[in-house]
Amino acid sequence: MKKCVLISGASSGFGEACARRFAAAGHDLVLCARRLERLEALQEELSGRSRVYIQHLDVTDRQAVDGFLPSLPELFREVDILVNNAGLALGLAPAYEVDVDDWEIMVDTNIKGLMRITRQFLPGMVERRRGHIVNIGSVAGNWPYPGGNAYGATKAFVKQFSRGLRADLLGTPLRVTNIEPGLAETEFSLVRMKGDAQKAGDVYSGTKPLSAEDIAEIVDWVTSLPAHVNINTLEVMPVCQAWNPLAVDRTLGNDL
Ligand code: NDP
Ligand code: 8X3
Repeated sequence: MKKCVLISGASSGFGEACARRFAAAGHDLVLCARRLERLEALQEELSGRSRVYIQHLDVTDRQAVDGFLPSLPELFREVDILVNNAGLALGLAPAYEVDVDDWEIMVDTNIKGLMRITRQFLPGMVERRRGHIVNIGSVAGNWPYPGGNAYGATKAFVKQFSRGLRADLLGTPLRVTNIEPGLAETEFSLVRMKGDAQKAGDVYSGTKPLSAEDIAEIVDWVTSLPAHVNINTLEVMPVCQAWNPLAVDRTLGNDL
């Protein structure tokens, strides 16, 4: 059955790959992000296969997000699948050195943006008794690492918010899924390293990371399961990634 799929952050990475995947199945698409020229190119590429509406949207712009649903053409207002994907990490500085503005941007994007978009589209889904919210969390929401501080905390929010939504939606046919990817090669690290391509490349060097297409396949799978099946949380890492033992400091010794 043809569905209407809204993807935030569709201008690169996971969002762009999800757009390609859903377009291949002939679904209607609403694609948003800040880089409109990227969306225009994607719209042109996909238009033969599905109906694609694109919209410049900064998810941190409260007014723009609140006016988003009413601004959509009627054909694209009844969203069946909302992929809350727009997000970012900024920097890897320890909490005592971090630029606090980076923290604010991560909170505004990964938490507040996701909440506000969800709040906009959820009532229609409940009314129509049809809908699936797919949030893109992260392993960083489960497992702390140095420099992950606020980014990991925003993704921990996504985890608990997703669970809370499920609790609220019990008694409706709506589904909510939190996908938690590990190391995946997209523009994520370039953004995190603030445009330093060398540092971003080092993140993936010698690895076989997840690809954006891997994540799109998972999003497609969780949204194609029979209507009574809800994947609550799906954590996925590349085979080359796993946990380390807990870190132990041996420098402070008897100073403590
Ligand atoms: P990319 O940087 O390739 O894509 C991020 C997308 O988010 C872009 O389309 C970008 O669009 C959009 N975006 C960022 N800020 C805003 C904003 N203020 N308003 C609207 N759109 C915004 O990275 P990924 O595809 O990897 O990231 C997608 C999601 O996956 C993020 O939530 C990220 O945290 C998460 N994730 C990534 C992992 C990885 O290792 N790659 C692992 C786990 C989770 P534009 O700049 O045009 O606005
Ligand atoms: C992105 C994965 O491990 O860089 O969310 O935080 S990680």
